[in-house]
Amino acid sequence: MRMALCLLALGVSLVPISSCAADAPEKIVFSSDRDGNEEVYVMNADGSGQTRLTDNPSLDSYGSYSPSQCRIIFYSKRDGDSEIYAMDLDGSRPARVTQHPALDYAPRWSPDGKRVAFSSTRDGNPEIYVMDASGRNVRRLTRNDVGDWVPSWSAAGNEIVFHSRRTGRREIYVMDSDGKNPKRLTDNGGDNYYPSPSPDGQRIAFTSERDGGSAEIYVMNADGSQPVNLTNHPADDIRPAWSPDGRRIAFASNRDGNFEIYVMDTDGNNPTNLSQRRGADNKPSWSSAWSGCP
Ligand SMILES: [Ca+2]
Ligand SMILES: [Ca+2]
Ligand SMILES: [Ca+2]
Ligand SMILES: [Ca+2]
Repeated sequence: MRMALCLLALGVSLVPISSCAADAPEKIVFSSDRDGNEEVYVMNADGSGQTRLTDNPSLDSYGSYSPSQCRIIFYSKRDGDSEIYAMDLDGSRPARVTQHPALDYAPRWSPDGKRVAFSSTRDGNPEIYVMDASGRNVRRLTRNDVGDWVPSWSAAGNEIVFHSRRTGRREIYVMDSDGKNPKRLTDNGGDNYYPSPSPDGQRIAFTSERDGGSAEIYVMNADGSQPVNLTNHPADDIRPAWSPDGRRIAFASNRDGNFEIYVMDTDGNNPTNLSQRRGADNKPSWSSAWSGCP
């Protein structure tokens, strides 16, 4: 499995497989205000080695790995309004990717690393956009007067999953990566949001309030069928993120008094608190570690 993950991470590049460390721990990037304001952190997937990657008085949030595993993309208000940045795995060499007075946030790299999907209010309300990884060639994919948020790429890169309030509630949608053929996947009387496609392309994990009480983590087939509640807990359970091998799901929950990062099996068993710190820990994003980075 480890070799398969290394091959996946390397894509078609010519970097030798021996660059992959056989015992390098998987990592989870997350956001936390434990040090006074929201910063991007990383930890090993067992909760050890929690390390702050950003350090400034503005909001820094929503970090995730590039497909090569060598850069982390996130958004920050360090330059006054919300912009998208990328940085090295240790937080060094931050580079601004967007430059626009509107809010630009919730970035995710495409599986081939060539493009970035994100949300922006630059046309008046939250819409989904795609740009080259350099920040050039920004293209708008959604057009309506309600919020469209948190784009996430399918494993094959041909589709983008997101949530939108176009019915009045937040529902999960999928569209082609050029914005064509939008389809609604949820419709059950409660809000459904924060979708996360599985690595095998077969399922989508998401947050749902359909049960009338707290937010729960659900998983459904990629066509919206067979939704299953994985958490069943009176606290709020939000923002699921699949492990690279598709066997576990990280999420955030306030079941222990404040938001912490948890991980569970994909059937909901064995929920484990990984972060266990004061302050709110949220927005996990998972990736296998790769030692081939400079
Ligand atoms: Ca900060
Ligand atoms: Ca901006
Ligand atoms: Ca919109
Ligand atoms: Ca719950």
